[in-house]
Amino acid sequence: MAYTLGLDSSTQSLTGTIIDTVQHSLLASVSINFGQELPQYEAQNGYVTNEKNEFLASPLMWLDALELLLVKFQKQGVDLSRIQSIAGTAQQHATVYLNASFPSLLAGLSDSAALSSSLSSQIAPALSRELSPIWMDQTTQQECAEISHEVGAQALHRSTGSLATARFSGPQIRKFSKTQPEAYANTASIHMASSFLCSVLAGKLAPLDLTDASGMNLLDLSTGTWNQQVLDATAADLAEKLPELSASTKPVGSIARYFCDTYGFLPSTTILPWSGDNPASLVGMGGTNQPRLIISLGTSYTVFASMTEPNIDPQGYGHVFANPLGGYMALNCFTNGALTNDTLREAHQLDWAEFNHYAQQPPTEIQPDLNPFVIDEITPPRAANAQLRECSDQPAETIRQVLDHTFLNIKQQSSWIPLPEDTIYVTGGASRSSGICQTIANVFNRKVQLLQSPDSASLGAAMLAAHATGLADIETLSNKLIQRSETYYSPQPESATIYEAFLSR
Ligand code: XUL
Repeated sequence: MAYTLGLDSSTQSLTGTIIDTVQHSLLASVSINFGQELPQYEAQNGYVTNEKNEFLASPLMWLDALELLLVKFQKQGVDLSRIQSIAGTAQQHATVYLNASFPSLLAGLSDSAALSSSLSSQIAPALSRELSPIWMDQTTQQECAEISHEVGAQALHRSTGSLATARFSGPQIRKFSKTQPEAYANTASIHMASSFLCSVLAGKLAPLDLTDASGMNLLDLSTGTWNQQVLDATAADLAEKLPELSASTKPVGSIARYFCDTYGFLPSTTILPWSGDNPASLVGMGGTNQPRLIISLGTSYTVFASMTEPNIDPQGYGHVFANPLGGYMALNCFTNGALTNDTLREAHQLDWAEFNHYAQQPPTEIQPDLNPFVIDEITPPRAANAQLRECSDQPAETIRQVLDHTFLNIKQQSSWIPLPEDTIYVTGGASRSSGICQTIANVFNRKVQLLQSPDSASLGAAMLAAHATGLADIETLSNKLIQRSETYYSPQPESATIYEAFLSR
């Protein structure tokens, strides 16, 4: 018996997936919802907002969730000593700011005295900024303009794979260095959520993997090294504060003793670097060994596919990241995802079945300029339409039009990502709605198939851990662990024609 564990610290929850690398099967999976299980952080959806419209989350909440998750596995009777390696993923772009005490506090996790208190209370003194800005934060437009001005918008785009992007770490770091210069000066190291959590598991400073580093607007993609000109344009002394860079598959070391003494891991458990959640999902959806276009219908909707070259989006909203298994991946992120459906349901007091019923209706005439965004959108940048939060007298019509415009926008913005001839794959919570899947089939004029990897990011991490430590290869794991749905949705010609005519206008 040999297991690997994949952890996914996403916006709203922490999920752990354990796979048996001999049987190539799923052993156990548990999740901790931050809002429900850690109410003391007052982050109902995993983040807090303030009057400045910043989106922030507590790194200590993520650590408390990690402990709750390991306890949950133990309660399920999982023998954690069978886990040979652990990899993880986290929501992309979030940055964690740490003072000079971080390395010694990490080392303390391997002392026997570490047992006496929780992870969060041991690491708390290392934070030089209490809350981390997360990917939903859009408050760095000014910093984006400054960095673009200094480096040149196109040069930045070509080198880092993205135009200056408000949620990306570089502009966020710049804003922190400008608005809180003392706290910035007191910051010895800046980690991403991924490398921060990995450091705690390993009990030492962990490197940042190239997939998550690509979400910073700081990495030169083609060389896989920091772009010094961009670092200089971002913040003072940045090079010395950033983690080392690493391939996703190069082991960091073994697990900190705290986890052995508290949860029964073996000291030989190997820790792998953590990656970004979208790159890990690419692995967990079988997109690294076959060219697949995947639409992930989660908190945000994302469209992604692997790529051999770092080709950039000519429209400028898309992103290129490193692929955990080499090469690159294309990604478009839409802020209006699951929340849009929930808002419409709540406004019209509908349950899921009723919402789905409306979503199944074919399109009629598409209203030319409806704004379908319930929160501010980033692809393309557009302010929210407040009216959608109110109950309309025609729920069927409203839901149809919002879904049409949402997916027409997604198709239009994703035209730089190669669209396969035959099938596109969907995953994530909203893929349970047959109406949404049918809408995607009609808008893209392609078959839509569900990949049944409900937790594709944590599964992808568990697969990466197995691959990197030689326990199983990705091909075999993909074939055994990633199930395609029996059913698929075929485009309905009449509807597809309506969408095509609309887009060509
Ligand atoms: C990707 C992005 C989101 C987060 C969500 O660029 O911002 O998908 O990774 O976890």
